[in-house]
Amino acid sequence: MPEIKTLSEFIVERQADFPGSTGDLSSLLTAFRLAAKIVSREANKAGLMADILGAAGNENVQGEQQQKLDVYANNLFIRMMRTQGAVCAVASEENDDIVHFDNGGRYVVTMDPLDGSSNIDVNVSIGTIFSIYQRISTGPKATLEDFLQPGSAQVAAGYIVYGSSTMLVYSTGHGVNGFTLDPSIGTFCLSHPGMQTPVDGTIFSVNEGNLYDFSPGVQHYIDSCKKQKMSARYIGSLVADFHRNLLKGGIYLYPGTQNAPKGKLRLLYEANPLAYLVEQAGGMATDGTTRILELKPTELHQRCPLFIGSRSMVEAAMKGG
Ligand code: AHM
Ligand code: MG
Repeated sequence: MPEIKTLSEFIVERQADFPGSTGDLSSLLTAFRLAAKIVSREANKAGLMADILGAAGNENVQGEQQQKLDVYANNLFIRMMRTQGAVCAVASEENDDIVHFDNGGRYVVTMDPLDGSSNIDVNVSIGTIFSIYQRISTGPKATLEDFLQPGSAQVAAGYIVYGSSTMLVYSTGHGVNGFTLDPSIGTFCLSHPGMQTPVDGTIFSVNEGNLYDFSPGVQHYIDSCKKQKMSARYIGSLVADFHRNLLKGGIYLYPGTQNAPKGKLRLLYEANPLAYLVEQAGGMATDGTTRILELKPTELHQRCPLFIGSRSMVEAAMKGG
């Protein structure tokens, strides 16, 4: 029988990668692990909640007020982090402003608690994305400066994909490892050790409905993908599209357009964490000209164009095909 390694065993084992560490980061990852299991359970019954127990905003049969799943996930992750103590403040897609915990924690976290949320109601994969930074300000409370660090300063990043199975994939800067939730025992088990993305691939993922709004260079690149008979795959859940391409080799593009030069995706909790992971896996991420991890954020909810995936495909996209 093959050896089974659980996520908690792995986290403990890898703490040795950080000599002198306090274990705060490890216990933070443990908090994410628990939140992921709970969101996974809730995501699995999302259809039931909407169709049988009543739509979000209504009361369920127990007389409890229902929450939309993205609000639920946001509250849950925040609650877990608040209780755990290593994080002093969080920036989330769901909150306009920084959420402070006033606990002296050494880290700040950015997250998209439920990405691809338009896919919840239709039983399509969704995900959580997170990014962890060391706090750099010294006052009583975390400040915007703590969150506007370049992505290269991340100490860890990861995502959870709630798909045909639930997976947690993360990196602390020592490679990327993936864990699959075994629902029969409620445990994440190491299923994808040392993930590396192929240098080249045959999948391109883009919302082609926007094609004529893209720059001539991007249009030319997409055309060249078709001429090479690559496969078009686009779920509309960034985490799921990214995860597939990471494993199989491919590129995900969300370019800017004339009307939205910075595209749609958010730098702090979508582009940066995935850029960190893809680089750890040997891939590449740019905004078209600059490495994502070198962009200096200026706002919490800043958008940026994103070209991410297999190195040679991202390089070709930057050259316009
Ligand atoms: P969200 O954070 O509001 O869910 O939006 C992000 C999502 C990504 O998951 C996905 O790749 C993209 O938006 C899809 O956008 P579009 O429908 O414009 O193709
Ligand atoms: Mg999102």
